[in-house]
Amino acid sequence: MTTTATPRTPFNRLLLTGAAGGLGKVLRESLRPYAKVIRLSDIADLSPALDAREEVVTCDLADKQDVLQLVDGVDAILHFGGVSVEHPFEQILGANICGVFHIYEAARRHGVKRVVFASSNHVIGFYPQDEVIDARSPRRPDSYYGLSKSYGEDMATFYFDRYGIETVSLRIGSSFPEPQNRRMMSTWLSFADLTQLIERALYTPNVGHTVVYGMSDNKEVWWDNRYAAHLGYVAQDSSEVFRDKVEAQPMPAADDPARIYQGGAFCAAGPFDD
Ligand code: NAI
Ligand code: 15L
Repeated sequence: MTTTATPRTPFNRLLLTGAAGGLGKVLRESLRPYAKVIRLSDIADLSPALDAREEVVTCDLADKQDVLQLVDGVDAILHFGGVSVEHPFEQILGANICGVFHIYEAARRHGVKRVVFASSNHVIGFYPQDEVIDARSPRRPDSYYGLSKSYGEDMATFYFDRYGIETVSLRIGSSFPEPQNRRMMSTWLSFADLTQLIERALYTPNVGHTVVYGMSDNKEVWWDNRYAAHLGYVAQDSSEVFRDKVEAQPMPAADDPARIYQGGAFCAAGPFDD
């Protein structure tokens, strides 16, 4: 991973929600240099604290009182918890929509001034794959899940304008060990690049509410990060090294959303209640 020229002073205490998840497990390890203590939280079971530099707290993001307690004493929040793929609206509501409100309200009450929000490419998923967009392009959510992330971004803008709480919203593409299909050749974000992006999001001053697309240095990209240049994020990895393996998979049909839309299959999920 690339480090910046400026030495980083560790935060006293960082909160990571979603710590039992795929990315949470990676960040539990990779974020250790940036905090004297990391408070790890999830609704799911977490393995016990490794040492005195970890705190483990079970918490349902839908429970306001529990989230208020969870945020007490932290210097910055990495909000990665919640439902991470498309589901019926009712399942998204508590974890993602009420959850993000609880996080910001707790930040306000406890004087936390910086949030890193795991948003998603699914806030713009209905753009076609042949269009290049930036952070100011109107959102086109592709799912109830994408809508919940879009709401989270609006929440971040509101809490900055009203209360001065700064946020970097990471519109993460596809952060997995390697790209799993052709679409992810464009959307892939390596774990090392994700960690660099979080480092920038934590330490860059005066971010207001910045939206940045979370992608590695992939060859064919759909997203332009010109409005996040102040973060100084320079991806080090590229999906290109996986091209032969990915292209050995069958090509999706011409009318497959995986080939048409930036959000891929999410654009065809549901309806759920018919
Ligand atoms: P994940 O599904 O593996 O992890 C999410 C975690 O949130 C889980 O451990 C789950 O137990 C927890 N959670 C769910 N409901 C909760 C609730 N009510 N209260 C507390 N915790 C709850 O997802 P992953 O891949 O680790 O993603 C982490 C975050 O990044 C998510 O917010 C996701 O939307 C976002 N993201 C991830 C991408 C990726 O490629 N991995 C792409 C775009 C966004
Ligand atoms: C997301 O937002 C999801 O959390 C993740 O599981 C992937 O589906 C990713 O987007 C993607 O678009 O590949």
